[in-house]
Amino acid sequence: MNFKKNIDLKSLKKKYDNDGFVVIKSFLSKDDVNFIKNDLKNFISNDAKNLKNRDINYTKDNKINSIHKTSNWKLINKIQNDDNLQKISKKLLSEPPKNFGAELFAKPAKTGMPSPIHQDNFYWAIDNANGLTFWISLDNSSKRNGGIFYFKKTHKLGLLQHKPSYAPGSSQTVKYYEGMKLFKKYTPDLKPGDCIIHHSLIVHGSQKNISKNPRTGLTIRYIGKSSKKDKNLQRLYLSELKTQVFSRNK
Ligand SMILES: O=C(O)CCC(=O)C(=O)O
Repeated sequence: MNFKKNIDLKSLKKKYDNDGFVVIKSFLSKDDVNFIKNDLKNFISNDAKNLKNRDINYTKDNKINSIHKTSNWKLINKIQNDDNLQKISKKLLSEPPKNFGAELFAKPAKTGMPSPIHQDNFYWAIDNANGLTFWISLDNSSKRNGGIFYFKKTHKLGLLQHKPSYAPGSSQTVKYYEGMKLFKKYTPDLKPGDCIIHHSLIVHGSQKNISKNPRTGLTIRYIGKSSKKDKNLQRLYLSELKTQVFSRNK
């Protein structure tokens, strides 16, 4: 797996700090994307099929919409420790990174479900919110097929209040949607292998996918070495989640 090298880290950080996210075009080659996609098929047939409850979500026509537990996916564990990803994370986090898991947002054609707008740190509950996500596009992704969108600079607002969304795999949403009208909404147009790195406080989400093309995004996440779980925030999120998972399984 060869992630793009020779990235100007100084300007990457400037953009990340300024907007709360930054796009890297052709971060992976087409061959590497195909390699990941094939490996994903094996992971799904060998492991992911056995996942349950909050670890996996299906669309109404029984396709995988998202996977939230990837610890048995060997390739992802390897990617997470890639020197280049670690180096970029260190620069953006301003300290050595700690791995913080990975997820798959498969959003299949026709029935892929939305992710209501949220800040990742409401879920992650990190005390200093110093965390980031590499969102790697495995398909084309745009407004046409439920592409991920951002409200620019909202990472500067700190942690906002959230409320239950009842959306499987994206259980929380920003409480006061109106406030987002003050910020510029941006939906990157991505090709397979392009990547976005986003801050754990940037408000983002995606619409459902009613197009005939899937929109798969693989996320690899890091937090700063000194970051810790905030027990109160974590308790708040977990109790919200428990109620929603319970109501889903009734
Ligand atoms: O891929 C999506 O549509 C949502 C992804 C997301 O919310 C995330 O990476 O934090």
